[in-house]
Amino acid sequence: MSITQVRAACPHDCPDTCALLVTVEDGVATEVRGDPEHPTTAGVLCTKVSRYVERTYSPDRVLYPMRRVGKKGEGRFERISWDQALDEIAARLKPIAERDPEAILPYSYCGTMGLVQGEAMSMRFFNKIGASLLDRTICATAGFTGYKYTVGASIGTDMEQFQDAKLIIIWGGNPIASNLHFWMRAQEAKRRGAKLIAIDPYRSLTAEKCHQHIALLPGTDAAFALGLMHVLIEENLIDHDYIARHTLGFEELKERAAEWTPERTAETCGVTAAEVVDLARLYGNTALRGEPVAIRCNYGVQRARGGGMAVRNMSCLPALVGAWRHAAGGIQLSTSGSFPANKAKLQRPDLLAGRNPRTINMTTIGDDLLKPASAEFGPQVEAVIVYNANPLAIAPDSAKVQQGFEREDLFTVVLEQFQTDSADYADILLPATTQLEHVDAHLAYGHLYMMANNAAIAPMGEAKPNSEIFRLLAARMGLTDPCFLESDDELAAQAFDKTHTRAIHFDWESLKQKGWQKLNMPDAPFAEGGFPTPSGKCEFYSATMANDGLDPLPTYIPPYESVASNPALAKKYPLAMISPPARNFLNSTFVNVQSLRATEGEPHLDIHPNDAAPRGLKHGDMARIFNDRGSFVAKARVTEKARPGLVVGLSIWWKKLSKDGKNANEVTSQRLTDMGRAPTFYDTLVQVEKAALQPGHEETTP
Ligand SMILES: Nc1nc2c(c(=O)[nH]1)N[C@H]1C(S)=C(S)[C@@H](COP(=O)(O)OP(=O)(O)OC[C@H]3O[C@@H](n4cnc5c(=O)[nH]c(N)nc54)[C@H](O)[C@@H]3O)O[C@H]1N2
Ligand SMILES: Nc1nc2c(c(=O)[nH]1)N[C@H]1C(S)=C(S)[C@@H](COP(=O)(O)OP(=O)(O)OC[C@H]3O[C@@H](n4cnc5c(=O)[nH]c(N)nc54)[C@H](O)[C@@H]3O)O[C@H]1N2
Ligand code: SF4
Ligand SMILES: [Mo]
Repeated sequence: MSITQVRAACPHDCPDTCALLVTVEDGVATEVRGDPEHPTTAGVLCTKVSRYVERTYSPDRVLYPMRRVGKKGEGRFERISWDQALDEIAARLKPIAERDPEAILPYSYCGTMGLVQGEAMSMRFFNKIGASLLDRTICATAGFTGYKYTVGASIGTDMEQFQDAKLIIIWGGNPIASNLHFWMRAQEAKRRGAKLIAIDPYRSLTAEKCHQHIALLPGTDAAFALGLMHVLIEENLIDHDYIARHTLGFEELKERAAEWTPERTAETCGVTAAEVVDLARLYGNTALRGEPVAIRCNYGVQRARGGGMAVRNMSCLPALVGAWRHAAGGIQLSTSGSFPANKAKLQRPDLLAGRNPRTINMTTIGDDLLKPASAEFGPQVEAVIVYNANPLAIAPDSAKVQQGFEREDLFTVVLEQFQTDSADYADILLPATTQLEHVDAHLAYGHLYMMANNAAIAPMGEAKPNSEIFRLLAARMGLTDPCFLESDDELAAQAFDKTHTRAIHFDWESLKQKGWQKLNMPDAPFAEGGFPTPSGKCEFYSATMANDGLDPLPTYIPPYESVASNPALAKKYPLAMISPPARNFLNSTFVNVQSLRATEGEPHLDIHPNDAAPRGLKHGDMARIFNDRGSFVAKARVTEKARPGLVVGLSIWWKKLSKDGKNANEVTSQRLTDMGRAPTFYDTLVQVEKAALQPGHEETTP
């Protein structure tokens, strides 16, 4: 018997990008575990990826190309050969590409974060034919944009430093579920005497384990940050030297922050003035004592209308108190901007050859698939190629998304490992390999290691890597550019710019052998300023924002849908709903893994006793959650974890694995954030009632 250990990387959309060791016995993967030598993974995987072998060998894998035989959405397919599948796709796409390539649309996100199986061969293909471009906004572009205006790039505190912080503010994140290895560092900091504070409308698993939990109203973080600035400046808890040398616009900021008294902040955020004042004092005084204070800013803060501004305001705080002086101080939103990824080499925008196709925002796919041709919009979308994404489950305003994909005249190809909600709408469904079956190179957005993924096993059934599927499609479409002949290894070797000082010590061969390699980065990236902004400073005042039509100073932009900002709507729909990630799923990935779904149980809705009682809703009752956009059902959990006025439906369930064939995105809207054109998943008012269908009456399921 031959037993080998293969070095791999977790491909999922998670900041931790763990280093994996895959045990392979006679060509069969038997175990996936965390690499104990990789400093951030430290031998630990989350419960989801510990089940990667179960997922890979699942009897539910899509293993052969399939053609739809039932109605769209029904999920009935017949097996066909690769030749038939490729011929059929080429026969449908070619005439469109010749007539109007913008009528073809890719739809993809981070099902895999791999640089090779993500947007490499795929983008070469779409660029060469001149397809519509996709604005990949579904997750992070609001915060990314706000952070960029202020700090300059997605560069922040190294997660390996957090254990030395004396105060850690976990702001809009639930790392026990979604950033486990950061949480391990935060725990270590706690053991060394640090104080942990969670800012989150919901008492998440993480908030429960922090020293203090500040439960503000969703979408009000920008105001909370302004309140903190007010107290810091008013009480002179700021680092004048750092401000003078490394920031821009302090005097203007001072004026603006003066408007945000603790009382006004408290009223806007639904917290007490003492919560604002005490946190500002703790943050400022700890920093003034010369001790590191760090903020872990996660994505929960940026899924409301003012999400970009929220991140902008938060990222002013470290510069005000000089927190960047310490390696363990500062703020981390994402580390992805540290990596010299060579996206142009992989994606080859030059293949557009002067064409400038229109861009479609993935967040508004619900509306865009339903739009007829027009002068502003361009041609109607006639074909969609979905890969690394599950739009039917994850995109907002789901009823519209479904209507779009139901269009009889739309040609849909889905590349998938499993028959997801989206796969059910495919005309042609193509089997994709999993991370154990293909090669890839990865950056991370929560740490600073370049990562390699070696293939551990041969592809299952007739599955192929995305890269290979696009190579074959290119050939079938008659695209002969030599770039379509490059192998995955050749692509991976180009993934990082080896001439960049941060990656100069790296080559793909050694990365493959070792599995990971840290970037050359200073421990404290902005200790001496050097912000990658236009001024080289942390920009409290941003001329770029003014140019972009935004307030150049930190401000508060209220949610579209909240009791305070939209009282008329709140009369009908008085409860704010958020739908953050469930611990045992990764977005909608893993929902079909039996053991993980069993742990989550079924879709739940957490609701405060004060909100449940007047609705006659008891713990365990089925609740119907609705607004003008749609409805879904979930089992009520009556709990004080949800603050009054807030309901929480942990997500993202596969619709077809839920009782009513629906999920939380039935009620979310397609409206976009203040900046970054991003979704507003957590900016949603709903009403809740006891559902007609109650547990034990499954026969009433539609
Ligand atoms: N287990 C697991 N891990 C994941 C994922 C998953 O689905 N499951 N998804 C991955 C992906 S793609 C991403 S983007 C990240 C997301 O993970 P995080 O960055 O942690 O962000 P969210 O999970 O969206 O929200 C985290 C917390 O923000 C809170 N929150 C909601 N609205 C607000 C608000 O307005 N203000 C504040 N302060 N808090 C708010 C929520 O209650 C939640 O507890 O996690 C990644 N990791
Ligand atoms: N209500 C609500 N909606 C949300 C969110 C929320 O918090 N609440 N979060 C949003 C966020 S942050 C994000 S990032 C998006 C995520 O949205 P998506 O990126 O669509 O994420 P997943 O639902 O995990 O779907 C990824 C799919 O890619 C497939 N896949 C994985 N690897 C490969 C591969 O190598 N090849 C191919 N062809 N397929 C592969 C997986 O099987 C899976 O079905 O969802 C967003 N939607
Ligand atoms: S999902 Fe995140 S925590 Fe889990 S193995 Fe992957 S990178 Fe690590
Ligand atoms: Mo995300």
